[in-house]
Parts: sequence; structure tokens; C-alpha cells
Amino acid sequence: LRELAPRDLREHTASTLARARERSVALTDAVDDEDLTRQHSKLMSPLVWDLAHIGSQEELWLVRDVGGREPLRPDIDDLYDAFQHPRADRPSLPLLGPAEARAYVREVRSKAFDVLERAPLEGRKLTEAAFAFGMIAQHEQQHDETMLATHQLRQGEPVLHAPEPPPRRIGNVAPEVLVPGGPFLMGTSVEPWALDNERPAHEVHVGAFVIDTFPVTCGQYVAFLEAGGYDEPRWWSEAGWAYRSEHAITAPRFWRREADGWWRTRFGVHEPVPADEPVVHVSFHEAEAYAAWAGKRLPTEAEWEKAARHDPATGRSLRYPWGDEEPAAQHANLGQRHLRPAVTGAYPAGASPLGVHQLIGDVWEWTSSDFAGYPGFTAFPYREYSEVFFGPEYKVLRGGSFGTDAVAIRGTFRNWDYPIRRQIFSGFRCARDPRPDERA
Ligand code: AVJ
Ligand code: FE
Repeated sequence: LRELAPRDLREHTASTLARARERSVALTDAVDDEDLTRQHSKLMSPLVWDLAHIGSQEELWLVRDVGGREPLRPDIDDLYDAFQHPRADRPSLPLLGPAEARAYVREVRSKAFDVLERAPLEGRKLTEAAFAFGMIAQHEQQHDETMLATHQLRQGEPVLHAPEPPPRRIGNVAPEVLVPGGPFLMGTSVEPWALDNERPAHEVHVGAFVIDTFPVTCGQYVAFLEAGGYDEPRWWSEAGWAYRSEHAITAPRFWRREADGWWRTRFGVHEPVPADEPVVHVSFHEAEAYAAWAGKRLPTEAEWEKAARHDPATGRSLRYPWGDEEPAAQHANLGQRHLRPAVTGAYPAGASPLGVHQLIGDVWEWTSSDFAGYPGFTAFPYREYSEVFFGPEYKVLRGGSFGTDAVAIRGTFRNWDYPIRRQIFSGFRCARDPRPDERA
């Protein structure tokens, strides 16, 4: 992206926006109007809210701010302002209906393309206008992932279909990797579409640690369940135990114990829990309890990013675990190409130089870190994107899931959520301090 000439940057931007729109349309055309306007869970908006919200943000940031055009629908700004109305209240608002919402997002998009044609993507304007388009493409894809999570919550027959992810493509590898201590450049100041919370690049000293080669699998998680892990307060933090008790949490979301073992529901399909697939739909509290039971802990955010980006041969921080090239199908399970995480070992081409696998794609990975600004953080384009969420009530997740598009994930990308949330595509891997005999 950095090297692209303005004309190629325009084409790249247009095709990135088009890819996001194809996905939004597929996710909203998959169900009938009744399903689109219903609230499938108090945690989620009706799908038709997400759709019009995508259009509304695009109108604000691209059509009005970058393009300087007249507002299309100033009357609906408030309805689709996420800060004005909590998700639980959105169904009772006078929202645009399905046909109106579809027409609205189409109209906004045609204006946005017109702005893109004329926007000067050069000089000082390059960063501002070009960034706004990248941010809008990421915003739409983030809501597409949210809509995919809403699909997972809806009842009824399957309406989404996709090919199975690839099988394991490697033999046995060590289950853990030792990462040597030393300085590491975390975050970025040069990635053109990196969001404010990923900036600026800054050196951190990360002591030696050991990290799991793969995300924790369902099979490993079942061992924790069968060992009575959910009934033993000693594995849980105080807040985690209170949460598990209050909500009677006994297994990952969407799992059920049946006579012949653990089953789950996945986009309307009822199936046995697959042992070799990363566990998904667990809260931070469950991840933390599993790690304690396993004699480990969750990685800090800096540890996760060092495992993903540090190249010990050069000391450089890579854009992605596999290098600087944009994500392709052989690197990672991204973009809703598949409707589930892939088994461990399915993406050897995506491993980091240190030999850590499947950091990008499959499942978002909980870290032990609170969401906070990096030293030198500056909010842009506005405080409400990240800054208002900084603090101990949100935990950072890294790496993206099978439902995250390539444009919305990087080695530096930071997601955040409440430690009790698990309707998102969240899993984890463990880390630990090295034993004395393991230190180099
Ligand atoms: C970064 C995923 C936490 O969906 O709440 C969407 C992204 N911000 N619209 C979210 C976002 C504004 C955000 N997360
Ligand atoms: Fe949004």
C-alpha cells in the first residue's frame, strides 16, 4: 500500500470497499426481513441496524468529512450513533427498514466512490483521505464480523455455507516455543491503515517467555472440563468465579454435554465438538482459569506481538508472522472463507520466524493485558474510536478469527472486549515463564 501509485491506491481502495460490501450484502441477504429486524440476542443489534450503521459511518467520514458533500440523511445520524443507544435498546428505535437500509447504503457507497475518484490521494492529503477510506473498509468488515456473530446466535436452519478449512499439513512439532528476552519494536508508525491505538511504534523490553505453538484446542479444553475445572474456585480469579457462578457457566458458549460426549451448535449445525480445532466462544475468565489449571498463564499483549512479529535473524518486527506480504489463503484462516477455525497445524505457511503457528486467523486470542494507549498515543480521527475504552474494564484480544477480513487484521492490530464476553470468536493460547534450565 505504501508503495502504490495514486491510481493503483484508488483501485486497491475501491476493490477493498467492494469486497466488504459483497460480504455485508451476503450476510443480510441470507435471512428474511423478519430475521433482519429481530434482535437475536440482547448482546447484539438487529442485523438491519448494523447495515444502516455501516452506511451512516461511511456518510459521516467519507461523504461529508473527506468529500465535503451535503448530508444525505442528517435525520438518522443519531439513530446509528453507537454511543447514543446501547445494543439492547436498538430494536425499539424507528430504524430504517430492510429495503430503506439497503437503498441508503447503496446511495452512500455511490457517493463515496465519487469522492474516491476525485480525492487527491497525494501529498499531505494522501495520509488523511487514504486513511479515511481504509478506516471505513475496516469498519464495515468489523461490523460484518459482528453480524457473523449475530448469525451464530440466531435460531433455525443453517443459512450460511462455506467449504471446510484445510486439514493439518505438518507432522509433530514441539507444543511450546521459547522466546528469548530482549528489546522488541511494538506497534507501528508506518502502516498506512493502522488505527490510532496501534501507534506509535515503541521499543519494549520483553523478558524470555514460553508460548504455546498453537491455540488451545477443544480436546485440551475438554480435559479441563472433565477434570472439574469449572467447579474449582482455585483456578478462577475472584471476578471470574463470581461471573461463572452468577451465570451458571459450565462450558464454552454453544456447547452441550450429551450422553456420548460434548456437542456444539455452529451456524445452525449440531455437531460433536472437534478435538483438534482451537476452542472458540470462551470468555477471558474461562481462558484464564484454563491457563491456571494447565500451570500456565495468558500471554501479555507484548509477548503475543513479539511471538508474532519478532524476527530473531534481523531483530526486525514483521507486519505479519509470515513476513510483510498481505495475507493470502495459505497463510491464515481469515475472511469467513470457512465457517469455523481450522485444526492446529493447518497453516504452516503462516508460522512466525520463532515457529509459533496460527497467530493470525482462526480465533481471537485473549491476552492478560488491559486496553491502554501506547506511550505517545494520539487519538484520531476522534476519541470515540479507541481512547474512551482505555482502562482496566477491557481486555485486549489479538490475531483475528476466521470471521475477520484481511483488511481488519495485522500483527499490530488490537481488539478489546469485556472479560465476560464470549459471543465473539474468542479463544486463547497459553504462555509461561521459562524454567531455569530452559533459559539460553
Ligand atoms: C474494535 C471490535 C471492539 O465492534 O465494538 C465498530 C470496532 N468501532 N464500530 C466494535 C468498532 C466502531 C469495535 N471493536
Ligand atoms: Fe461501528
